[in-house]
Amino acid sequence: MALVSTSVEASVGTITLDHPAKHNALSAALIADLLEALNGLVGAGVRVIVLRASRGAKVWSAGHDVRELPTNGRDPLTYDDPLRRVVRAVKETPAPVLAMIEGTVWGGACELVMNCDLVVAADGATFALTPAKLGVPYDMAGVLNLMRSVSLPVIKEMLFTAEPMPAERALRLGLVNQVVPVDQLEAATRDLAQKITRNSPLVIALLKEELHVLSGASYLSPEGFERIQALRRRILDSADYQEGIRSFFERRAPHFEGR
Ligand code: LCV
Repeated sequence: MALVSTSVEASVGTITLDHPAKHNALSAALIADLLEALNGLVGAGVRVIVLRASRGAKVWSAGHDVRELPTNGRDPLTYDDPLRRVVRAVKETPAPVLAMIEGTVWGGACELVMNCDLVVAADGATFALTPAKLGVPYDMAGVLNLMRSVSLPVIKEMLFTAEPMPAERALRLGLVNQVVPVDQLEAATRDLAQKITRNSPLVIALLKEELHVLSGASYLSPEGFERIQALRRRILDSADYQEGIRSFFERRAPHFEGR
């Protein structure tokens, strides 16, 4: 059964996350369906892609599937992992990807939304970055993706507190483009999409790629890369990492001891 559905109307393709039983958790299976849907819409020549959850969803996406977080010391966020692949695909898709948000967005799903090209949110939506709550040593590609979305103090607050940020505050901080009442969400997203489809798709694809390449023009020394990977490795081997995941399944607050 496909975990996403797609539709096309007037040069706008829509991908709907459709696994409510698991709150659209970004499992490998859901991401595989999402990547297939993205490729299909690009092949169909759509000029804008809307990424949404089903109407009325309380949770847009619960983020990385915690059941797929390895507890054997393997790194869950390497280059070829599903979350890394889908965030790259959204950034590299020539057509602008509009995230239409209703409900709560968690963890890796927040990174996915923050790397869409535009975000239209319903006024009850929230955005939470959760690595510190789960004990997960987020990877550099992910942190860089987050850094580009808002200012450092804001991303530090979101990462260090893991608290859900309300849509209105996200709007003031530049994390989302529009916040509207939930009953106007589809119309506002459609209106924004149509304004884009009226302009040159070739120039928009070029502008999207120029902004992607230029925003990524930052230097990291090999020694700096290795040092951070060593820090992440220690956390993957730590008791805290196991505790974060165990606390999720035991439905209790984690008790981190810093080891
Ligand atoms: C697998 C899930 C999930 C889930 N995975 O409903 O950014 S990082 O580094 O942290 C990265 C590793 C990441 O993205 O980690 C995941 C971050 N996500 C979160 O912290 C959100 C985890 N989920 C929740 O806190 C709750 O599920 C919310 C508040 C979203 C909804 O709560 P509610 O009481 O409405 P349940 O918790 O009962 O969830 C319903 C079903 O969805 C599963 C959950 O295990 C349950 O499955 P069962 O019915 O089989 O028990 N589920 C929810 N989130 N991320 N599975």
